[in-house]
Amino acid sequence: MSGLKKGRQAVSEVIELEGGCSTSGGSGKSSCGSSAGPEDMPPEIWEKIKNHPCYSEEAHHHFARMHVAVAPACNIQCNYCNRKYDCSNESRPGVVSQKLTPDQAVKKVLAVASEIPQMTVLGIAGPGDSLANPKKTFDTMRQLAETAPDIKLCISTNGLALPDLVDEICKYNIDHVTITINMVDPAVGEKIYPWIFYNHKRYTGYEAAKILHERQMLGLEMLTARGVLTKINSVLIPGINDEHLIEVNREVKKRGAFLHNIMPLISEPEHGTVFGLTGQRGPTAQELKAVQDACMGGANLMRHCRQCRADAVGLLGEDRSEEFTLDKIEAMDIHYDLDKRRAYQEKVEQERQAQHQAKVDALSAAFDEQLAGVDADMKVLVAVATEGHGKVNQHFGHATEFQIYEVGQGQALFVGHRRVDLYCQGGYGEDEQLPSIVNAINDCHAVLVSKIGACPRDELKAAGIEPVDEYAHEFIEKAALNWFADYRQRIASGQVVHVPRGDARIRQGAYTAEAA
Ligand code: CLF
Ligand code: SF4
Repeated sequence: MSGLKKGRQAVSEVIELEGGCSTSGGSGKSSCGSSAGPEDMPPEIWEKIKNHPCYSEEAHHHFARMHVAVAPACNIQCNYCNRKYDCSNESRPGVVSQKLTPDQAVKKVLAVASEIPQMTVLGIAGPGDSLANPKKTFDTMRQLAETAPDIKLCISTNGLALPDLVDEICKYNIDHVTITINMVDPAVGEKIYPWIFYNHKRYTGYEAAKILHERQMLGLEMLTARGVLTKINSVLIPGINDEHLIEVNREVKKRGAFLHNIMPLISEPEHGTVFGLTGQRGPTAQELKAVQDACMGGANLMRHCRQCRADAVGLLGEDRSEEFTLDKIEAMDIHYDLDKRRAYQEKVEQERQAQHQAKVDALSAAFDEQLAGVDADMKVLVAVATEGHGKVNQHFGHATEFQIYEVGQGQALFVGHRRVDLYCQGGYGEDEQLPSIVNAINDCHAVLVSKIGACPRDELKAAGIEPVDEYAHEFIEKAALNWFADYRQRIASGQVVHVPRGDARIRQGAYTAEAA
């Protein structure tokens, strides 16, 4: 195995040698997951993830990624995918990408890099499978490794072709690979994959799922041995693989996966997928959280995935791809200035460190005060409106998504996000949107915003969700913990009665354009 490492150190070995990363289960203070900080892992791993918005939850507030759609073909069929649309693994279905040649892709990356200096990662994530299109994928990566050396390279794959291409992956310094693994039991797999195309032959049913499973496990082990940080994406399909994903988590952890990203199934009938047409539903917010929580202590979890489209550009949750269509790029004056990018990223990094320090300070300042009549183990969810920088800095009416934090005594843990329809439409509040917004955050006790109008304030209160604007422009963790301390005091004094909340609906395809 050592011959395979070629100077890199195997991920599992580095973690082993250096005492590993603390996984704090429910405490939320630190973990080697996407919420981890530099104190939680060896410096060489931190270096790889600190500005990767998918591998570091903190980084996603500050650094951007982009995808180039150079990989149209796929070698398997998933029941949640319709090839007329983008890949469901790594993209939001229903949005057709502009497919690019490698040369066009490289030009686009340089154009984005000169306009968005905090864009640090280039990913190839479809619209088909990156490794079912090896020539186009590696041609793009080779050119980028030469022309834009500061950009981290990342690919996403279903894993079928992976074992044959690990050498190529390492040759171009692709340090981040995502494998979509939805099962470790072919009996589960045959309900998800009707066929695969492997070694010039089409396989179906159990046999197809068995081959795919074996290739995925082998590919993961090979990447781990080579020091590539591997993330596993799993699509949660209620009734098919929900409980099974706990076993998936265990098996991928055993094989050195760095992160596990459990995503909700997208199965709107209009996307024309098999699951969409057979009425297979996606999970509710609480069903998703329950599976993620059950996996805590296993492979570390990513919870900030936005299920991006295959030509996404910008911060996660933001879509600037329209600014970089081929005709617009043609008209641009592209000037890729490495020094300028580095200087800008240094500033962004300082901002990220300030946020990290504020989080550490807020958590250590929180103390375990026992209050009569208040359950010491009480945890609640709060929704946060943020435009980034780790702060409560967005108007309720401008939010297209809310970040969700689980708050308890000395804990403010990011646990996900919820897309919503934009409330403020061109300067006035759209009251018809409120029920869908309430549905999306219905499991939260409070919503932290920089500002909120009288009408949504009243409606949220009536739905049992407390609108809070007292912590405008504070760091999120500090704001959430301060609100929680106040909430506990109010329970203790009898001012409020704590009532558990219900479930929430995961919104797909909500309005995501900027507020007018
Ligand atoms: Fe793209 Fe994927 Fe790389 Fe990120 S996305 S190839 S690891 S750079 Fe990120 Fe988007 Fe989720 Fe993917 S939020 S869908 S996990
Ligand atoms: Fe679609 Fe991606 Fe599955 Fe291929 S691997 S069928 S492109 S979701």
